[in-house]
Amino acid sequence: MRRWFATERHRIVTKCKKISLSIKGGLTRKMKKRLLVVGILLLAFALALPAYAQDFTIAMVVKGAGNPFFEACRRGGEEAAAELGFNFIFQAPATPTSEGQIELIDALIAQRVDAILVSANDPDALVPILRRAMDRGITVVAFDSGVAPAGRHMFLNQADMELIGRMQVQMLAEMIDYEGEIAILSATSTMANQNVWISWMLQELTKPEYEKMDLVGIVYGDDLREKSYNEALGLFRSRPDLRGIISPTTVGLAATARAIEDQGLSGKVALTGLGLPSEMAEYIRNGTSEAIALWNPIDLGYVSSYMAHAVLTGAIKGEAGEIVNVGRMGEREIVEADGGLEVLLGAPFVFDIDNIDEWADVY
Ligand code: RAM
Repeated sequence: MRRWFATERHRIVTKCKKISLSIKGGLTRKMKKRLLVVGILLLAFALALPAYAQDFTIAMVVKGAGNPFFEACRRGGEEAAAELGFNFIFQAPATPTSEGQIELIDALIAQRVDAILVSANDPDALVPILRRAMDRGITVVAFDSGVAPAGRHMFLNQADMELIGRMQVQMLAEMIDYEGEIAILSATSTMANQNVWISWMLQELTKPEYEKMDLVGIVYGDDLREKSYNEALGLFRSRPDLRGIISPTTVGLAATARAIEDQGLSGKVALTGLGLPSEMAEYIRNGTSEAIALWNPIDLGYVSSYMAHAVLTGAIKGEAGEIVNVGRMGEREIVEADGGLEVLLGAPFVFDIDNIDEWADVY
């Protein structure tokens, strides 16, 4: 019912816009007057609907609690909710596991939310529960860390995966003059986003310019601060000649920076990866990490909310080739990718000593 009202409202407002356009065109005075009256009536009817139309509930389910990256995504979702007038729910399992997410999604289905935005801890484990959600008419938009296409309608891709993977190797290589032992400190071994980026890092490392760089290990801090910190200490212990670490997770990167500093290894072990400027500012200022990369997580939450809302109102069907309006971010096209549909947020930014002050207070 609510969806019907929303679709109707959207249809009527579009009709009103068309009428106002034709009024501007070449019509007789009488016709113009008539059209104006019809337009005003339609608009009044449409405006009487928002109590129903704006009653959508969109829930965001993120990887784990206490991760500032997802707090920023939440701010983006709340911003979209304030602009579009839907109810916004934010949920995170206590630790980044798919079991925790399945429980939360199960409860959201029972609660009959209209849409679920999800950053998955495992691309396959969530498919059955998300299929159940979709079978009940819930719109599913994955963002940040994808779900297999069978378990979602669309995916909001933060930035070109290949570019993200390759650029992190390039950044570290410059820091260590293309020579020495390196390691990767990731999140969990099942997270789709980190795994895709790592596969591109491995591809990049096969190029001849990296032949003197030796990847000696990939360890997993599970997107938990203490576990990531301890994994970093483990690397220092087992690899005394280690020259650099890439951590493609904001949690892992900040924890590794702290470990490097605590062990007095700044300047000996170089560090780069994907990090929040707010968490990494002090380490960039003191040289523990020369440069890091990321996209804007506020925008990620904002755009994924707009995508789901556009499906709910009927503004889009959620098909390849459609253009979706994403508020202050403009418009994006829905494209086919990896056997499903996706929208691309944009390009990643690099943060270093020249711009960190500008961004440290933003996210
Ligand atoms: C962590 C999460 C998130 C990832 C960022 C870079 O916060 O793993 O999924 O996109 O890092």
